[in-house]
Amino acid sequence: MAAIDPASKTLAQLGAATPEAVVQKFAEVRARFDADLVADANPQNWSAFVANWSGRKSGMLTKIGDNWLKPAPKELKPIVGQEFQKLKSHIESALESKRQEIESAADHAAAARDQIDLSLPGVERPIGTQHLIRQTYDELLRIFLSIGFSVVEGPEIETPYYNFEALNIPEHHPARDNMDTFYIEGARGGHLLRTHTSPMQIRTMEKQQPPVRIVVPGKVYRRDNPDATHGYMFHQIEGLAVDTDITFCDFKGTVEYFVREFLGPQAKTRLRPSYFPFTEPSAEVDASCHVCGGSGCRICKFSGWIELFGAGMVNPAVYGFVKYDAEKLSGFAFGMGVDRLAMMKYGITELPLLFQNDVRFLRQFP
Ligand code: 2NL
Repeated sequence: MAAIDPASKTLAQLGAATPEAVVQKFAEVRARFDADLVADANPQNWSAFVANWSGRKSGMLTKIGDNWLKPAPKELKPIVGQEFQKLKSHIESALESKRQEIESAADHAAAARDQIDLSLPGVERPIGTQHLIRQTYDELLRIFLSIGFSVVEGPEIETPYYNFEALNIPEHHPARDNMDTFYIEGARGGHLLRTHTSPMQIRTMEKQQPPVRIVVPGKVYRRDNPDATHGYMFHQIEGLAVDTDITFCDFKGTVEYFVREFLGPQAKTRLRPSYFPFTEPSAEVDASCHVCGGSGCRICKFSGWIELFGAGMVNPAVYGFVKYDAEKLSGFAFGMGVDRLAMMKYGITELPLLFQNDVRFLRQFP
């Protein structure tokens, strides 16, 4: 901006005494504004630039109003006022256009920065797969849901009553040996990690009158020495059906249906006598070997049969604990190790592989 500021003097001091001279003085200011606007105005000094020309306190327009217009002699006042208004609207509208220009340039620059190149390759998010245990659970649950069972889940920390007593396993019963588990010392007789999901069947029977048809999936814990097929935790799914007219035939039919669904229509089922405190009679359910079809191979140790799970008719003693009428009711129950079933079905020989999260192993079961 020019060093000399004409607006700090009056028009008389500047020697402008005729209308033509007044018009000339305003034209000089306008020319200077136009030149400055082009040369000087930019986004960085914008507010200083605006203040300099149209600022209320000491902007050029204010000074011209004070020094040129107010003291102008009567005969020149109309022309000074006219020229002042013209200059004022010129400056104000030019400043407004320039302001819009600066703003939209900034918007464009921001938009250019934000622009997304749709031709670039996307960020790849590898999608995992369900763990083999989850897949096996889903398959087992699908089968039982298809024949009218519903799913119930419950706590892994239990009381000895629900885990043992109510299942007809009194203290010092030998069945507690292989189920000995992790005890949590504390108030009210202590707690333990459940050794099977049966406590949840007891809890369900306490709350619900027959008919009961439930399956209970979940983690269970036993004291075991870890090896290729044992750990301190395994995944179980237990089932319970209780009603007024459930027979051993219902039990056998349900078990056979399950085996065919799980291993295929060619699979045969065999019940072998067994013992559980909570079922009577009890059975081990075997299936014809899915590898050799029953003729004998290394997998079935040349017996033709593979042990799948334990089951039986609910021991009437259990009904006593849940205040069910053992005279009128009957039912069957079963319990299976999901890890064991998955290993058997997919030919896995080392249990720890299931829990080491080595993707080279997991990827084999997409
Ligand atoms: C196994 C065998 C079994 C049951 C669990 C059960 C539950 C109630 C009443 C009667 Cl509340 N029985 N559960 C019955 C037979 C076998 O589990 O070896 N599981 C891994």
